[in-house]
Formats: sequence, C-alpha cells, structure tokens
Amino acid sequence: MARSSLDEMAESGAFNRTPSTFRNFISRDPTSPFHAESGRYHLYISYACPWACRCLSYLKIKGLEKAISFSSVKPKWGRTKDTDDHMGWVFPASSTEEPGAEPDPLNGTRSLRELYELASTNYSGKYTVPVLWDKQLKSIVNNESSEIIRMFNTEFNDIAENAALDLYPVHLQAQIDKVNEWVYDEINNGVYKCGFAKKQGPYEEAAQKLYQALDKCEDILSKQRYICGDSLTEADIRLFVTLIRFDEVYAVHFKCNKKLLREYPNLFNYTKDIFQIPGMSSTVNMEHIKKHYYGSHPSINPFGIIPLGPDTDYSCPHDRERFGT
Ligand SMILES: N[C@@H](CCC(=O)N[C@@H](CS)C(=O)NCC(=O)O)C(=O)O
Repeated sequence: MARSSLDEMAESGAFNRTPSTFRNFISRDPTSPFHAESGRYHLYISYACPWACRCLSYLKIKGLEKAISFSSVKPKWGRTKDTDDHMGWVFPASSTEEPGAEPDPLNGTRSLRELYELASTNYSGKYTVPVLWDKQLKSIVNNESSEIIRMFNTEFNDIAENAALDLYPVHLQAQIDKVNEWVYDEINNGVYKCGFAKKQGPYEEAAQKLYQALDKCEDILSKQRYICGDSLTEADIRLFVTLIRFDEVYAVHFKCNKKLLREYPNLFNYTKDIFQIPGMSSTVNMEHIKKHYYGSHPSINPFGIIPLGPDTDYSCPHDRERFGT
C-alpha cells in the first residue's frame, strides 16, 4: 500500500493514484450516526492541495464557515514521526510559524499521520488531505473530496448561509458526472500523471491527453460561460482548482509546458471569472501552493528552488460577462 504519492508509480513508469479509505456520509437525517450539525465537524486542508481546496471552496461559497471549522497544515512536507523517514503533511508548532497554517486545533497532533492513527490504529494507507473530522466521535468521517463536496452541497442546507446554491442540480447531474470523468482523468489527475511519470512514454501519453482535454475545454468555453452550460456547477469548481495552479506550478514542476493557461483566451478568462466569485479568492494561497509542490517532491526538484514567476493577477477584468449570468 502506498504511504505517499511519491510511491504510486507502476512498473511501467506511470503514476497510479490509490483510492481514499474513510467513506462515511454526513446526512441531514437526525437519526444518522453522522448528523449534519453546526459545530460538530472540522475540515483539515492544505491550501496547496487542489482536492482539499475543492472542499474549502464549498465551505466558502455555500456559506458554511460558521458551521464547519477548518484549518490548514504547513505547505511543505516534513518528517511525520521521529522514528522513521516518512515525509508528509505536518502542523506548525505555533500559529505564527507559517502564515496560513495552524497547529492542530482539536487533537494536538504534530502530523496528519498522527491524526489518521488516532482515527484508526491499523491504518496503512496514505495520509492525505482533505480530512473531514468528527469532533463528537473523534474520528475521520471521510477523506475523499469528491464525496465531501456532495455532502456540503446538500446535507447542511438547514444551516448553510447560501443554501439555495445547488452545484449538483438534478437536471445537470448526468452531464456533470460525464464532464467530471474526463476532467478528472485527463486534467486534475492528468497533470500528476505528467509530473510523476518515470518514463518518457507514460509522460507523453498523459501530456497528449491533458492537452486534448484542455483544447476541448477551450472550445466548450468559447460558446458558454461555464463548463456544463450557463450556470456554475461542481464541475467548474473541480476544474478551477487545477487551472489556478497550472501556470504557477504544473507548467514547470510537472512539465505541462506545451501551452500555458494564459495562452488559452477562454480558459484563462474563465479561471479569472471563477476566482472572482465571492469567497473563492480566499481559497487560493499561492505561497502555500508553490512552497508545497516545489519543496515537497525532491525526486522532481532536488534543490527545492521555487521559480519567481509568473505571478499572474487573477483579479483583473475578464470577458465572461459576454455570455450573461
Ligand atoms: N482522493 C483524494 C486525493 C487527495 C490527495 O491526493 N491529496 C494529496 C495532496 S494534493 C495528499 O494529501 N497527499 C499526501 C501524500 O501523498 O502523502 C481526494 O480527492 O480527496
């Protein structure tokens, strides 16, 4: 079983992501063991991680910040225990050590690994963010972002400040699922397949599929404001978290440099459009993003040098209003 994404390489040199392990569901049904209550759950994230930031985006845009607390680990992986060499997410010792990151506010653990071990004594998988933690049962509810965002979309609507926002509406579900499938495989995970490939063949295959998918997005977004039509959906949030990291990190660190995001007029303006949705810019901490990727994968970037650019301003005007709202 892989203990870190750096171990997820197949014999062929291709990157293979292992599935998440904690898969409980929070429900608005009061008889559920995981009832959607205000103040009961905590979301552990890293601002660096696109999967965790899907969940943080939902907290912000659904208006769940008062109901569900959250905190971020340090961006750069460190030793998770004194007794072995495993490297992974760690908490800072104080809230001033690393702006944006906080010590574990609930359990006082020093690493995410220790948190996983509190939840399950015989856990042997990866210690990934996001982690949705139940303060009442003192355990992990779920560590799979695609499921956490579904819970945040519907199950907290009695307490969400923006309950009316439905990012997975019934009439678009089939279309969203379809888009998610290729966006996940070819773009979200596609950049990792490029970056972690250990042989030329798997790299080229992943890069070709990535650019075919980006070209497809560019084409779709030349005709409509959002990826599934004229309203914002889950599929946009899932695409955004990769696009916002593209030019700053993936283009250099993961060798996705065939074309930059800023060379795609529609995708670039679309990214600005999503970034400017109230709450979304606070989910993007570019310092954490760059520190993490360039600093935590010594096999890709042995000296941990962080490139200076391009420092793109996503808050500047975009042209997406041309499609209306
Ligand atoms: N399937 C998970 C994937 C999460 C994931 O891969 N997170 C990465 C950070 S971007 C992680 O925590 N990796 C830790 C490691 O590889 O040790 C989800 O979508 O929630």
